[in-house]
Amino acid sequence: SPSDPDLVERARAAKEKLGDKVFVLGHHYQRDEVIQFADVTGDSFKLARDAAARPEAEYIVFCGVHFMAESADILTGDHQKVVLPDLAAGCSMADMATAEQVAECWDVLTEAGVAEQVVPVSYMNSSADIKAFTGKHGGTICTSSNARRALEWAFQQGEKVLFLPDQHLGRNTAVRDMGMSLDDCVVYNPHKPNGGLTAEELRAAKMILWRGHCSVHGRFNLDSVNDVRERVPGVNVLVHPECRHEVVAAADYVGSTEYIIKTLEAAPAGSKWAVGTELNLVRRLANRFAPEGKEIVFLDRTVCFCSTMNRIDLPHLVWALESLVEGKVVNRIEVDKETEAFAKLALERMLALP
Ligand code: CIZ
Ligand code: SF4
Repeated sequence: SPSDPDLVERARAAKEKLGDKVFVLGHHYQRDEVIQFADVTGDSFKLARDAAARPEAEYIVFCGVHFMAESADILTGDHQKVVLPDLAAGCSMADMATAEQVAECWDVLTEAGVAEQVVPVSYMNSSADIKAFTGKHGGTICTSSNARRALEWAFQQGEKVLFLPDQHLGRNTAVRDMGMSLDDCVVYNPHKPNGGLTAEELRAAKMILWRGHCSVHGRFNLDSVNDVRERVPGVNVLVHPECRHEVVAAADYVGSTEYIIKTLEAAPAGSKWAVGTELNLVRRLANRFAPEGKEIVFLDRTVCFCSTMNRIDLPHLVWALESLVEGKVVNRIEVDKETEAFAKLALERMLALP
């Protein structure tokens, strides 16, 4: 639906009044009505770095979800205030690993006598608490672009990896990119005693995968791939590594959001693509590349938008910006100092990856 012209004008006017004092970040999965006001777009990590490169911006308005705003707060200066226009914009995947659950998991690993061999690797899509746990225990953060390098580094530090919180990214990277077998991976279920694993299983495993997943990417399945190949002859299937292993194994191309965009930019006219990632982004790419004769369809028509990404809409953005004009910082996301220090350590290990 087209954006309300009155709200568009108010957002524009508020941004103009704030000038360089505000920097608006727009994640690729955001609605068009919000993305039009973003000073930069990108994935969560690129956006956090872009914000850190703008120290003159006192206010960072993060159009994305909660863990992304936390990461921006961790990576930006103390004088920069990060605002999330709707506090209900969480991430179901990040919520699947709480600090208490992960501390309990570490106890289970300790009891099984394996904790000393374990290096935690946590996906960017996790709370600041989980990033801090990772830093404290000698681990690193990864994104979907550098997961392989992060795992290779971790296996130089220890014999096993605890991968948090997305089991699919962990499994796909280990098996598809690094040649491990599915049997090298076990799944730790935080809702079961001892994670549902025996001490022997923990001792035998190389990859201990946290039982988390993305509620959007996890919905694509093997039928989605088979059906689109039938419906669109000659189609190239391009998916994000947060998809299930069966989907990734059946796809033609697999990679991060930035990889998906670059692949479509480089695609020849007349080529056909079925893309398995968030719908706002797929629609935007379909519209952008249609004039070049590239046909882009959504991998599975029954999957919908990321509902929490969509919480950030134009009314919330206008409210956040107009509040800043009045000198009121609403919905500030601020990570406490101790958590920030350890989370930063884990993020810095990622930045130092070869
Ligand atoms: O699935 C997501 O939310 C992604 C890919 C986030 C990110 O890191 O940009
Ligand atoms: Fe979280 Fe998935 Fe939404 Fe990304 S798309 S914010 S991983 S629920």
